[in-house]
Parts: sequence; structure tokens; C-alpha cells
Amino acid sequence: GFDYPEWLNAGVELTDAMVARGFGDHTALIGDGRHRTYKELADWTSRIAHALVEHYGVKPGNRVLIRSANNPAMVACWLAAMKAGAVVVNTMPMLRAGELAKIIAKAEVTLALCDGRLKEELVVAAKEGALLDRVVCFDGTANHDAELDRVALSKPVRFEAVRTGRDDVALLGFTSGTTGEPKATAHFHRDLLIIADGYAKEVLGVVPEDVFVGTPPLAFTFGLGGLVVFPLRFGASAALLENVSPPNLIEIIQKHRATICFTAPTAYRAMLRAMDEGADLSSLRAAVSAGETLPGPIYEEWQAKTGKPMLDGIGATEMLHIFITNRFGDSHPGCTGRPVTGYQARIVGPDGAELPAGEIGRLAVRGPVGCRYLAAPEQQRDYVQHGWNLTGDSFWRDEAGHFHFAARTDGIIVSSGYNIAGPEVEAVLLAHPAVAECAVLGVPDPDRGHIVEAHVVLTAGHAAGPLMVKLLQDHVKAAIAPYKYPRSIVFRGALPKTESGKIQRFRLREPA
Ligand code: 3SK
Repeated sequence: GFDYPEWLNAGVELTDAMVARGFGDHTALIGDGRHRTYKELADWTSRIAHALVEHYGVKPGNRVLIRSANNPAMVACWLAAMKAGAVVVNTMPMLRAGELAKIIAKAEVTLALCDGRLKEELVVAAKEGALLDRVVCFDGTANHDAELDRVALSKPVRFEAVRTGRDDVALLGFTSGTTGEPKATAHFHRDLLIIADGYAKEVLGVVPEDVFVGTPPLAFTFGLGGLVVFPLRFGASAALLENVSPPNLIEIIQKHRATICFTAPTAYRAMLRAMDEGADLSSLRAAVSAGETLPGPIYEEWQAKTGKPMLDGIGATEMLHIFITNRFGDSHPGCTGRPVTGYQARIVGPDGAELPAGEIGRLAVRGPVGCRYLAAPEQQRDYVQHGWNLTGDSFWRDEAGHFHFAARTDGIIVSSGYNIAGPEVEAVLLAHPAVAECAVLGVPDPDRGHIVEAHVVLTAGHAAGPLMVKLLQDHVKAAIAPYKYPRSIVFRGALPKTESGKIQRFRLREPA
């Protein structure tokens, strides 16, 4: 089990406690052109916490929203707000005023901390969401040239952190779900440590020499865990990237000899192409892929080029982080792996009964962290049944106890009585050299109930048209059972994605 003291503050555990454990001079954060040690981070967060409590009147339990790209100042604000006993809502920099206003209203945010470069939309949202003029700007660059920086700089570097309980809420993670309507999930101070002491310790075996990099926004718990909590919990370093394009990711890996990368399959595909051009990514010892199914061909090419496996995993904002994963020495293409120690997983049918190995059903999981929706009792009843979290994914389990992704629960395509897993068709299409990206969905059909429709982005030099449709259909028919072939193919310039890289399949149903 995970045994934590009754009074626990994750902000303190990831800063001052690390200094006390001897990591004071070790680099914690790399970003905005600087390296910051654990001691500097502890002092910085203490000054901000003073400012929050004494200048801005933050009380324990107040909801504080943070709006920023991934940079050290955002991390400092997050840790400081936790030290001050606040409940933090991290938000993505690309959100527009309307989306922010919904979050402000839902989370009952009383104060917002914003990178000054991003304030416009938030100021509009604050008015709409009744937050009015409680938007305080910080400087996301190294200049400390914004209101919060100036107030914080006048404060002492020692702060008596608020005595939060291990089961006090520290974080509200927002998820847009498949429909686009935001839902908040509450996570305790101890949950933030459990994901590190569980997954990161057991699966990644993090050591202080590790350097973490990656692309997910810190507003997405995949990024917050992988790029902040995991490194800081073990005295390692995180190199943060504001502009998370694949070329920047590749550059930062080479520059800082990064060892652990958290990103989605699309970036791994770009990294493979960069290796063909001579990029040296040999410093990476762990390539964690999540957020979207990892296609077998990417896994195999990575293994062939680097000699190391990729660690595909599945998590959920509701569950805070990864709960089923591949491991070093137990990693397989097209397979998501086994539950992280402490978690149990099973496949259930529509009546909630466990299904035998080989049968596709809904993935149910339980363990030390689970879903707690904020003020959404109906959604809570749907998601958590008899103590099991129903994640909205369909999987199957093999005889050896490994779990295999089939589709989102709403993503299995039933056509003429056949069950077709969209991701399987996607993997086959992706293996064709003309296909750069694709997403497969079921669309209603009067004869077959649904038919398989593929939305395809072609690689450079390939032309869309009836010949390409026929070529790809024949390719699928030759690779898997012919009834699975896409009867409809739509060519697109790009696929709609969330900021965290997930393909928004519901948007593919809108006219192209
Ligand atoms: O798999 C995901 O989408 C996910 C979501 C939240 C946290 C972690 C992960 C991997």
C-alpha cells in the first residue's frame, strides 16, 4: 500500500522536502534558457505562496486557475498554490475565452494566475465566468517582469506551508470527454505522490540522473505527471518546452541528453524520421507513449532503430495517470500491457459481469487512485460502479494477463453483425506508405447498420482520388479480414486534434 502521513502537502514534498533530502544543488527545472536547482525552486515557490496568501488573500481550498504554456514559472505557480493550500486548475494555453469561462464557473475559481503573454482571452473569460478582476499575471520568460513576480520578490524565502491533509483536494483535472463539454475530476495531495511512487518508480525506475522531456501540456495530467511530478519526486530534472513541435522536442532531447520522453505516437513517428536524417536520440532510455493507441509499426521501427522497447500505456484524467502499461522486459507491439502494481483491471460485459480472456468488453479498473467528478453525480454513477472505474475504453485480455486496446467504448463499429475495432483498421492503413495519419469511425448505413469510414491524411507525393481509394481498400482487404475494409475513405489535409494530441473523432463527423 501507499502509506503517507496524515498531513501531507504535495507542493512541499516536491520542493522543500527534496532540499531536505539533499537535492538542493541538483537541477530541478530546465527552461526559459536557465537551469533552476531544487533550492531555487523551493525558494521561488515559497515567495509566490507568501504572495498568494498575504497579498491576494488565498485561503485553503480556494480554487486557483493557472493559464500558461509549459514553462518553469507555471510549475512554480502550481507548486506554490498547493503550498498555500489552494486547489489548482491548470489550463491549456490555447483555450479560448468561452472554454475558460465554463471552467471558471464549474470550478468556482476565485483567482487566476496567467502568463502575461496569454492574458487577453482570460480577462474576457473572467468577466463572463464571474471571476471579474482577479487575474494576476506572471512572467513566463526569465525576466520576472510581471505583477506576481514583483510581489513575490518582496517576500521571504521561508514559508510555513498550509497543513493540508493527505485526502484534501489538490488538483482539479478537466477533461473535455468525447463530446466537448468539460468535466472536472478531483485529486488529492496523496494521489499526486501515488502516481510517482507507483508507476514512475516501478515501471520507469526513475533516478536523479534522469532528464525528462515531452510534449503534453501540464494542464493534461499525462503531462503534469510525466514532466513535473515524476522528475521532482526523485530528484531528477525536467526540460520544459513551450513550443512543443516535434523539431523542438528532438532538439531539446539532443541538447540536454534527455533520458525519458513522454509523448504521443505522432511525435514518435517524427522522431523516427529525424533519426533517418541523422538525429541522435540515443540518450533516451524510456519512450513512453500514451494518449492515443500506439500503432504496431511505430513500435517495431523504434525497437529496430534504438534496440529499446516503447512503453505504451493507458491512463485517464479521471484516474490521474497511467494504470495499465508495458514494462521493460515485458513490452509488446499492439499491446498495452498489465496493470500498474496496486491496480486491478478486468473486462466486463454490458451487465457488468467479467468476460473471459479473448472477449472484447469494457475496461474496468480499480486501485489507489480513482475517479471523483466534481458536482456531477450522474456521471460519477456511470463512471464508478461497484468500486470499479469504467474508463470508456473497450479492451480484451489475453491468457497471460496482458490487456489489448480494441476501441473506445463508443468506437467499436458493428457492421452487418461483425464487430470491427477501428484501431485495427487504422494500424493496417498506417502501414501503407501513402498514409501519414488516419482515423477510422463507423458511420450509419441503411444496409449494414454502420460502415467503416477512414479519414486519411496522405504522405507527400501521393494524390487523393478514386485510384488511391481502391489501392487502400485492397491493401486492407489483403491484410485483415475483408469485411473490415473501409467502404468510405475521406481524404483530409489534417486530422482535428486536442492540444494533447488526441484525435477528436466526434469532429470527423462534422462536414469536412
Ligand atoms: O491515456 C491517457 O489519455 C492519459 C490521460 C491522463 C493521464 C495519463 C494518460 C496516459
